[in-house]
Amino acid sequence: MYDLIGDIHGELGALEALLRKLGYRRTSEGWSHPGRMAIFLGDFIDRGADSRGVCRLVREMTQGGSAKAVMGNHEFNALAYHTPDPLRPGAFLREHSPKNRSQHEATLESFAGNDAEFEETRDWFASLPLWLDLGGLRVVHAAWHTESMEALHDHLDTDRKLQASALEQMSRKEKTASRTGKTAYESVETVLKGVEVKLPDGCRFVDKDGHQRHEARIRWWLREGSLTWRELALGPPELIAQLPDALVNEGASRGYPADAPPVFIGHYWLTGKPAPLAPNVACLDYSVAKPGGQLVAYRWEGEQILKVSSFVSVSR
Ligand SMILES: [Mn+2]
Repeated sequence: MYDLIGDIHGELGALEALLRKLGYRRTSEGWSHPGRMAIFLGDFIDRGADSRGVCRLVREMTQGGSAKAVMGNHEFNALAYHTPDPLRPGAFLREHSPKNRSQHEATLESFAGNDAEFEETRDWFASLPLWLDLGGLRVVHAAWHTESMEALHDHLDTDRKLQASALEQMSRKEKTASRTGKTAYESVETVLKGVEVKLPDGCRFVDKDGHQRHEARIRWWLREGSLTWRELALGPPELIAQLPDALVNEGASRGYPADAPPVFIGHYWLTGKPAPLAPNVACLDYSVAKPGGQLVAYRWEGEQILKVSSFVSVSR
């Protein structure tokens, strides 16, 4: 059976402590457990002090067969940040802007002087599937969103890792001649960063960077019905307060079916005591890289209804 492990963000000490607590031991071939396998939910790098150490540990476990892993938005961004843009000489698929650079700074510092290892590590990022469907269990970094997954189909290998040309197509935000290119961008954004839906006509809010926004990120696992925008939207209270206190229009969110296999996600910077978001949906990202944050795992024994008592956590 599987132990699912949330976003690590360079916090190697917390990762080792969590693995020990789950009964894993370090051997000459890396960390392993006599009877269990780990599944990592992505976001191994950035923010914490030892992205390189975390990547080594997780990569060793996946390559040694004691773990599986999916790609997080930070691994996707790192690939694009380091891939030259064939259409713009000297530029990269992800802009080297001050904002993007500062988001990635901790990783650049962690791998400084180890360029060959960083390159191998990025090759490993590129080999990670965007999601796992293991029959009784599903794993994705931010959103299990069927339409986006279908749209990505042509850009992924059979094992759901990116095809060679996919990164470039997925990185082009601007409307291109190629309709599939745009769909690939939006779809990968949804799966790795979450579902955004259009607010009712005339409704907008101002985000933390001062930009006017007409779309809100939502709790995609909930289904609209008797929910208001303030209940369905995700974000800090000051943003939520700007949204209409009105019922959500139909079609905004299909929710996650109650009879579907349990799905595990990371990504959402939760705080407080770990608990499922729905009977068959659990987020394991509890902000380990922030003061007071925790690294969180879920010990799964095959159950359809997830249990509060199966969460395991360590403080940073
Ligand atoms: Mn993330």
